[in-house]
Amino acid sequence: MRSLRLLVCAFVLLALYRVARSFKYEHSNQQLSHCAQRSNRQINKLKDTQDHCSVTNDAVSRLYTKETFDSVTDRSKHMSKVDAGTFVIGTDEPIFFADGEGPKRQVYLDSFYIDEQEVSNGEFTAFVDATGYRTEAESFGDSFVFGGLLKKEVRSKVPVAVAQAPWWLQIKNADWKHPEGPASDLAHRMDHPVVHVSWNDAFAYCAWLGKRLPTEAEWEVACRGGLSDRLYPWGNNLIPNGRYRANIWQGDFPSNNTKEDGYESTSPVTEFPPNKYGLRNMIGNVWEWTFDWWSVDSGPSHGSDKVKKGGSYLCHKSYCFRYRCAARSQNTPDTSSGNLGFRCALSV
Ligand SMILES: *[C@@H]1O[C@H](CO)[C@@H](O)[C@H](O)[C@H]1NC(C)=O
Ligand SMILES: [Ca+2]
Ligand SMILES: [Ca+2]
Repeated sequence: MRSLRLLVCAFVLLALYRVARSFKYEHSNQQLSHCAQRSNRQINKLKDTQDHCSVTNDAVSRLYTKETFDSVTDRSKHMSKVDAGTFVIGTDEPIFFADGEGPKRQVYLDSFYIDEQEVSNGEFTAFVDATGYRTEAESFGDSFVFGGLLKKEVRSKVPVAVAQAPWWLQIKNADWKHPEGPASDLAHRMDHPVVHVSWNDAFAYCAWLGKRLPTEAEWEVACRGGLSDRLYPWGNNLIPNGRYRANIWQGDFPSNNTKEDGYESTSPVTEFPPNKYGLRNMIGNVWEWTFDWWSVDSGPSHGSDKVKKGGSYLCHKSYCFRYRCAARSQNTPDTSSGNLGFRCALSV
């Protein structure tokens, strides 16, 4: 009887904790939600400055706080500044219509900073060392790993979890420190992007530095690097002069990765040339979480999934031609996998 009561009590506490936590994110999201509504899916409806999307740093810095934040100048080291203006995002020639890649539309954004590179394992280590933060994958005890990166003996023992994508395997104790499961580590990968981090983990990391996640509109504007109406951050030619500018998949997916770009899995965040804004790997390497809730219609103030952008080292034209600035996809905020990371943004 007593143990039952304890159990019920534990459940109630857990439920309360969940509600409190979701309230926290919900609340912070409401601070930004007008940005999603105004800048994300609406078509050319900007009339005056009331429609400007402005994101305040307060909205997130109230949630998680380092003792003192450095000034914006200090915090914006290794970030690129995108000056306020009107930009065009989306496309009228969607490849995946159902993803809501279109229409092409105008957005007005206030100035913002965005990390030049994806957040690396080295940077995430500093965060965990300083805070003792535990990622959701560590708490859940598993995460999704691409089967092709596992030894055959390991692979054959794991049941298929996702019927439509049998190459994703749910691996016990795979987490950011063990990207392919317990037998793997980060040796020689401290400069690679951190993976197996959920949206909640990404949010916590950025907030710790007094930063935030970029909105989808900011991310896409940053991806486009000042060019208009191009597929990639550098133009429309995927491999200009025969040189790869991003880490994606070459060969037959999912069985034969010919690694023409030099990488089977993640590459260092410093690899490949930057776009005109000085940003690397906006497409490819790892997918990147954005702040926005997922919708293919208007930018909602809540939802069940978050938007991710840019595609990853697993994307091939044959099935995931999503290594384009306009492309988008989604996952629940507690999802993690071996090809999903993030970078942070900061309001000016
Ligand atoms: C992988 O693809 C390349 C290029 O098409 C081919 O030369 C190679 O034989 C293939 N390897 C396997 C194991 O199928
Ligand atoms: Ca590759
Ligand atoms: Ca990326």
